[in-house]
Amino acid sequence: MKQTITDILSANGIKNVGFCAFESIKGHLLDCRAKERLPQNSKTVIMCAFAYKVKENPPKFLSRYAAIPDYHIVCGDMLATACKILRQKYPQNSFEAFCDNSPVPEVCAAAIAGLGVKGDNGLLITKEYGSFVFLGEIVTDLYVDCQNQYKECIHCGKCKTVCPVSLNKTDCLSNLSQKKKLTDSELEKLKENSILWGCDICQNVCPMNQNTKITDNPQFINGYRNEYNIGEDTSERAYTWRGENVIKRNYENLIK
Ligand code: B12
Repeated sequence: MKQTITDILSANGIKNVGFCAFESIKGHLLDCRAKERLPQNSKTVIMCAFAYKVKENPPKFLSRYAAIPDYHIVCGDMLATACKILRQKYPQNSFEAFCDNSPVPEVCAAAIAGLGVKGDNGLLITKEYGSFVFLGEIVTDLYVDCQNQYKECIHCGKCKTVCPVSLNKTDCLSNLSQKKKLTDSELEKLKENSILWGCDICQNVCPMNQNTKITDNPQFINGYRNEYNIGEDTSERAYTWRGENVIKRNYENLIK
């Protein structure tokens, strides 16, 4: 069964797949509207990792995830297509796809599924692609035998040392860059760290992110843009969801 599912996903471009028992994450579900879509009697979470590093050199002022087409759309579409095929193959069962906007604590579930280790920076770090992977999943009431495993990084401490806010979630610069209202000192923090959208500081220093592979996803490769320009077509970019004014404000803050 595992092989059949993995083959179906792989045929649809989803190559990094692991299985997590729903039971393992049931007590840690995130509170969100998407929770309503979970299949009744969910048994298995099919975790998928999508590599997204397009070039070795980082983009200008943007985090890597903001330099490519919005992963919610790209990975969401890939998962939706795979779901359709799984529903045909297993008509008695339910399959629901989620990506980011998900009740599943994706990093923990992916670590349990054996896709990688949970880093001190809170991110899933894979062997091949480091932490430059997005996570998405298909939750199903189909039972798949899962071997639970959960590993953490080596706790070298580099991510915490280098992070300007010591990995504090509220002050996280990625979080600030997405907020509609910022204080002057918060804006200053973004400027000091040359941040336009998102933050990769904790990822860039991670030893497990050195010499990692680049993605072979054609949508990420073809849609890559090294920088943001005012007036560009922002549809289908990860920074559009907050409205254009937020990225514009950050841009003006950086160049002033
Ligand atoms: C909210 C959120 C953010 C917020 C807050 C981040 C944070 N550190 O909490 C902000 C906006 C700051 C953010 C930033 C980023 N994010 Co974000 N974010 C999320 C989101 C939607 C939810 C995370 C969350 O709140 N989890 C709940 C908290 C409480 O989990 P926790 O800290 O791990 O603690 C819980 C567990 O440890 C659990 N627990 C404890 N013991 C056990 C035991 C078991 C067995 C289990 C199961 C659980 C468990 O209980 C704790 C409390 O509930 C996830 C998607 C998702 N649905 O998971 C993406 C996600 C984590 N983000 C992602 C990304 C890419 C980023 C950025 C790198 C983007 C960028 N370049 O700027 C940054 C990185 C910043 C950082 N170092 O964290 C990716 C990470 C991919 C990866 N490789 O891991 C995710 C998975 C989205 C995706 N679908 O790809 N993010």
